[in-house]
Amino acid sequence: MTTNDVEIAIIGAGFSGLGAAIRMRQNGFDDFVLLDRGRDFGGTWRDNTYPGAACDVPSQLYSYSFAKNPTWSRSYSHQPEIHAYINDVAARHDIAARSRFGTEVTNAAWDEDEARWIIDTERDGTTEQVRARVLIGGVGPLCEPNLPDIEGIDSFEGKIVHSARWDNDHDFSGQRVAVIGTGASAIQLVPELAKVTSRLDVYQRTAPWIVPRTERAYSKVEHWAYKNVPGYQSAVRGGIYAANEVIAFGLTYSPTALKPVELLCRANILRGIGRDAELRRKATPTFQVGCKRILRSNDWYPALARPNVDLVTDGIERITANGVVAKDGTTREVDVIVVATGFHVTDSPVFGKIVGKDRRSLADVWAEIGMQGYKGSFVHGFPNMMLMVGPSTGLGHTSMVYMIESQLNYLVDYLKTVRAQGINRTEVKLSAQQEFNAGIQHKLRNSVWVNGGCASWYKDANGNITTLWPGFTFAFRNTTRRFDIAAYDVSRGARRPA
Ligand code: N01
Repeated sequence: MTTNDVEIAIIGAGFSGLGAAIRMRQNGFDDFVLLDRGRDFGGTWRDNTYPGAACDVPSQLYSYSFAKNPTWSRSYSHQPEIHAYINDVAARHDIAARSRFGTEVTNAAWDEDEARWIIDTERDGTTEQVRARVLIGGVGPLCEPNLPDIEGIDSFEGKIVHSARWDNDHDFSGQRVAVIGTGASAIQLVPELAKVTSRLDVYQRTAPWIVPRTERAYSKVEHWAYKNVPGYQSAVRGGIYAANEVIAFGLTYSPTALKPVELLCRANILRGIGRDAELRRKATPTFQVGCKRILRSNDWYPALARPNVDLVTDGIERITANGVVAKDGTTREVDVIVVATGFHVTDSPVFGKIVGKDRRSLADVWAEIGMQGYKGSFVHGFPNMMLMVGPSTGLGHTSMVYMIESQLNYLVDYLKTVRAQGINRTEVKLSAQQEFNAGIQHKLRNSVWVNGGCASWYKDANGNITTLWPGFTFAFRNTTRRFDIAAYDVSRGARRPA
């Protein structure tokens, strides 16, 4: 087996892993390798190719601040354009030369004697080992598809496809299709499938709150301004960012302030469905708006109102060889089942593959204490490892790229600090992590995510919210501005790590 030594190994070539690679290069940390099981850059924007896949964060915010894109075609970008943007940024910063695609990380274990991460990889059946001083986890929370545990699902003889593993060669024309789930992915793919399928049964467990999507193509004048007027794009970004912080996030702790949003959602239902009172009732959520991610769509409700679409709210009893049996006993035969059932966010199988000190994996540790980290980045028991988009960094109202870039500031300062001070082992103190998480839970207690009467992927198996940042995002930017070494136990070795 081949073994390679590098200073830093990054797992994942999505927004966060690529961003880490670029910022490290810009700051003189060139000895790294980027590992990804996919074929190119893009992460979730490479993997989610279902029809209608698009971003529900405005295009102007959904890019790196160091690589603004004046050529976005629309106010909200669609998956192919975001995927192309990420690959273009990677090419401009020459990251491919340091990247290994088609490479699955099967295990990453901390070696205390060597003060290194030993990373086992597999590519086309060939195993390789990478030894790295620092490990950066950039796999993201939305990478491992969650397949529903429904009785009989394995006996289905037709095709089953998860929204995040779409089969673009499959022709859905004229087919009978069941879609399980009505989250962000489903509300984008259902309107597209409804146009071509002969029948579409949408199995809804919980109706989502949906505001209209204010998407439009940019005009020539806007494109000209984005390219040629100094500061214009930054000003637009700043304006959208500020509005999202104040309006969208500022509502999170006030049920009264959320009332107008609920009215907007109800108007969206009325406009999209029209006279069918029974369908409107089935499509109207019963929990507090904002408790789950607020979705954006103009075509979800009109799709539900189509004659070939059936919104099934009776629940699924079981799946048979050729169809789905609802809890009321009705069997609907289908050719394809689309599972738009989300991701393993708080119970990702990746957690079992990262093994820290005392041979305890992230899965072992988090099974005991919940998904906790320090500033969303470091975890006690996992020396020299930084997680991008780690615990308590998720958002419901603005761009994750902003959070990622905040973490990148922290990463670069961390690397500079350990290099300058000859530190070869860094582990966040348990007390610092506990204090940080107590603060997070304290802030969350009055939020709509906790009190809004819903179940969501924001919560773990114990009902605790370990995924979301509970404050303004500029507060996160502020807290990650500098690497606060006092929160860490450090040991010094060679002046410059190998
Ligand atoms: O997944 P979800 P998603 N039987 O977990 C249902 C991002 N994203 O892929 O609500 C029946 O939100 C489940 O029902 P319930 C975004 O952050 C962004 O749609 O739990 N149903 C729900 O309806 C988003 O939040 C964009 O009762 C089952 C659905 O499946 C995240 O990805 C676009 C079930 C899962 O919804 C995940 O979205 C797409 C079962 N056993 C995604 N299990 C943008 O626009 C689950 N469900 C940026």
